[in-house]
Amino acid sequence: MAETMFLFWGSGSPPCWRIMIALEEKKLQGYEQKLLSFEKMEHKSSEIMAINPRGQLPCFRHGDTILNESFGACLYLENQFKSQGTQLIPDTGDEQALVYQRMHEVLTLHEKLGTISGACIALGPGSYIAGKNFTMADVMLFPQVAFAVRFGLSTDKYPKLMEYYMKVKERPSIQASWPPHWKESPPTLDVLKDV
Ligand SMILES: N[C@@H](CCC(=O)N[C@@H](CS)C(=O)NCC(=O)O)C(=O)O
Repeated sequence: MAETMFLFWGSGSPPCWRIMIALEEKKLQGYEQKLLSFEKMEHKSSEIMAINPRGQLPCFRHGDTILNESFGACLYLENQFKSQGTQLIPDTGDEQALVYQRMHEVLTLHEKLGTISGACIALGPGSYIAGKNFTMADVMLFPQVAFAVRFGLSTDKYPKLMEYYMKVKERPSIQASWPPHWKESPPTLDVLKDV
């Protein structure tokens, strides 16, 4: 099944990373993929503009179905492969409501990284962002947190968030999809050190 999937992605991009984590969690390894360079403006190439006129990554295709929004692609994967791999959206009303709530709060976080403290408030000791299990809300949140850490978020100020980061970082899906250029080069910017 994964052979009919294709992902265009950029290293270190939280939206791209979300889809990669979801693919790993849903046991869809073996999908076709192409790593593009933002630096070389490959996301504005005719190859990408033809699929995504916004000229952004990720671009995801499954057969003839194209999804260029990370939330859409992740939800699509969960719905199409519900009984495969990790269940990322719980069945019961209360649990599902919390996962949806947290997922959409990540959008606010993306717009305004300063609200990162909001994520800290939601984290109980040893828990994931929507309770005791890893869910779609973590798929959405983790790349954003890792991005903030990479760009110098003051880790001393956010002990609960760091505990979450250190725990989730070890998950096989996260390790398998860790941005390749982060492995090779140390952080060079600390623009978030005062956040
Ligand atoms: N809403 C999109 C956002 C995609 C997005 O912002 N991609 C960035 C990389 S993180 C991008 O391609 N930026 C290049 C540009 O906008 O020209 C999603 O969640 O998939």
